[in-house]
Amino acid sequence: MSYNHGSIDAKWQAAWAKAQIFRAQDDSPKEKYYVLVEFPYPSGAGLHVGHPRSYTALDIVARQQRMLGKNVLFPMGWDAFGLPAENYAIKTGIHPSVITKENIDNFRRQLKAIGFSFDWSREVNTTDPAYYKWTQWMFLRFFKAGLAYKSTMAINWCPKDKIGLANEEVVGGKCERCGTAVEKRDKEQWMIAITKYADRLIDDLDTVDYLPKIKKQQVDWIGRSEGAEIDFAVVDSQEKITVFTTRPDTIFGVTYLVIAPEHPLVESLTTSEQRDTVHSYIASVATKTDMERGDDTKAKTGAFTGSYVINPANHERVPVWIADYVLGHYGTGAVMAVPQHDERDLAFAQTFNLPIVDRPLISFADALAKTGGKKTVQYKLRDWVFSRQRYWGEPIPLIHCDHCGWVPVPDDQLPVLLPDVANYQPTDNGESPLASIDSFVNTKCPTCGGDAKRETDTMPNWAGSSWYFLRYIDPNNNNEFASAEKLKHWLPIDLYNGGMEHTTLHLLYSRFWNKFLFDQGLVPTSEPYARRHSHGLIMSEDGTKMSKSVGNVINPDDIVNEFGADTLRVYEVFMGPFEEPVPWSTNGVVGVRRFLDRVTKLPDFIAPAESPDVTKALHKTIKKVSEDITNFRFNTAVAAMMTFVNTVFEQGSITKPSLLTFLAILTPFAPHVGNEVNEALGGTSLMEAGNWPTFDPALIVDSEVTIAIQVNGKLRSSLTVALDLPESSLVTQAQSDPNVAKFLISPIKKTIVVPNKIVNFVI
Ligand code: ANZ
Ligand code: ZN
Repeated sequence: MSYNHGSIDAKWQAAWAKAQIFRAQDDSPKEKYYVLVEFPYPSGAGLHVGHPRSYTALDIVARQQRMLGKNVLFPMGWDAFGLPAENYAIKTGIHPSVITKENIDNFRRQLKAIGFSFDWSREVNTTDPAYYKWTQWMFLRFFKAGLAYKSTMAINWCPKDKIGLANEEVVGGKCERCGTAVEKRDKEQWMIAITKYADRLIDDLDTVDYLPKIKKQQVDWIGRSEGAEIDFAVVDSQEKITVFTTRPDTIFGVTYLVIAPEHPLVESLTTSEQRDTVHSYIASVATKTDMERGDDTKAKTGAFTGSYVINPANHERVPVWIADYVLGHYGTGAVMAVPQHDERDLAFAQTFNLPIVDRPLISFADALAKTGGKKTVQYKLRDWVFSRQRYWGEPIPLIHCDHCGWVPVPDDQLPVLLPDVANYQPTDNGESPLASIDSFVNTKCPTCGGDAKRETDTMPNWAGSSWYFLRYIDPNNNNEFASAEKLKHWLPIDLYNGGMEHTTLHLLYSRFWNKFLFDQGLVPTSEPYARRHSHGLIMSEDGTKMSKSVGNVINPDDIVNEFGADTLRVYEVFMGPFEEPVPWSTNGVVGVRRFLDRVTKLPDFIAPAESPDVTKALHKTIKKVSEDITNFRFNTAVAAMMTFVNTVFEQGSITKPSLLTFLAILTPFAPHVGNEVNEALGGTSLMEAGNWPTFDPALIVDSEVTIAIQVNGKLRSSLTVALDLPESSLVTQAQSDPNVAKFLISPIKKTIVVPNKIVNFVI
């Protein structure tokens, strides 16, 4: 049989499409299994080799689960709102929906060419009005529950282009387009109160199976600290400074207080002698980012205010300083400094010659009692800024009426469609381009019928991806985002995989969104994902990041064209441990192709009988591959299959049933080759319709075992002997082992034998 990958790939892809074999059934009596990969942003560059790493791995899982008899939902869709399409529209004037459609068509073609077993009948697209109608509807549930509110927030502002910039458009403090230094500008924004869910987003991690490092990222991002707020009275003043501390037990070691440069008491605490010093200090740190301020490798800076406070625990007088290592919007923006116990305080005290004292700790409660402090909890997590002054996003479905305030667009008028604009550039006062379309802005108040204006901000890119996994369950439903019955059938998602770059924000936002819907009685589970995994990045051959500008990006199309879809698939999961970053290797690709070539030669070895070594190797391989898929060790699963094929080549024969069994475990990895070889052997049905093989435990037991030999419970030697060697000959061999004999200095009182494991002589 010759392996002409071009025609073979196309042939089996057409066969799968015709048989509709990957469709999930909503009413199947089989056990359900919902396996999800993060849907891509359909960029103009097309698929890159990072995408198929995740998709192949979960495709293998999905295909195996189907063969295990499960009703599998493995969907795909497009996270298609976002800046690149909008910036392209600004440049070319082509509507973002046009370019998005082209990109999606290209992505779909690429994915189909790799043979993924997605249920294409459930494709979703976040920019489709039939989809974003429900994103808007859900936003209104947040609004009606009091969780969406307006607040003044600083946005990034380019004074030259006169536009608001997204964080990712600010590079090193400068506008990505023109290089002008970016300013902060206050703007009213819609916010969503995710902080109300902070505790549950941490505590409920106990109920899910995520990689430990992913749980840690969630916990760290939320940043819950339990501590206390303690008041320090200002000397010769009515004022007090409240500090937040996680270590009230260290209060006897306080030698100074520090407030943030933006603390509201800065002016009233600064004495006239210190005014100039303090003002020039504040000016010198005004443009630093929180990251720079928190960088502990940099020298500490600060200024003395001239004021003092009284330590409530021991009534000592301590000076008040201003320093940028204290952040204005965390805790109370004021810190009690304990150089004895805190590294940053120590560095600061050393820089400014402040006292460092050695004082005993007190208990947490004792602290609090001595100081009148109160227990509090602080979070690093902030509420979610939900407004963008952009075109290519979901319009926020609210109307402002002078009489009635903010009024939701009635549900039966959703979706609020994105209107056509002539110019995709935000307006020069920082409003979204929608603000310049009078016919969009001017409307009637749904409550009182008076003149009113629509909100012109759009939603962030994170909105549509916060609930897409729900829409796959019932993608064509026009009355609900998904039927309650179907949601109950499919949720929670059994397995979810995506990049580590999404295990903070996207994971947090979507868990939060789902919890809110759960509280509203709209979804059946509080957590959306039962299990979450992540894959490592694919680097270029020299270990650097693949990037378009360096020109070292590998296009999956090229690999598929030159080596075939199965080579790409197998290589993607064989290249290294799934969670680790790994460099691309062209040699590795060639090696995988050689393995698949050998697989297509296996029919030449068919014989009426095979050597017991082949049978044993087959059963070991079934066991190994089954376990490795469960544990996300796809690379060692591939290695085991390679070893098996080598064994067949060495032994020179394999029976037809054994080869068919091997093809069954190979097919989830290399489905085109699996089906093609099966057909060459006379098979008439698709491999996907078959069952996942089981192994015979009796056939994989090794014929030799290693026995530990002990004297009085201490390990003295070990022996490799035949399995189930009779006890008497085992004991004789053990006794005569020179490393054992020299310890048998007195008569043996007792001999304890644990079959196939241990011989212990008691003397
Ligand atoms: C005294 C102390 C002694 C502290 C000690 C720590 C160790 P996390 O865990 O991150 O919440 N802190 C409080 N507010 C701050 C702010 N706005 N900017 C910078 N640092 C701030 O850290 C809480 C600790 O960080 C607090 O406890 C406070 O220092 C400092 F041996 O108080 B601690
Ligand atoms: Zn009104």
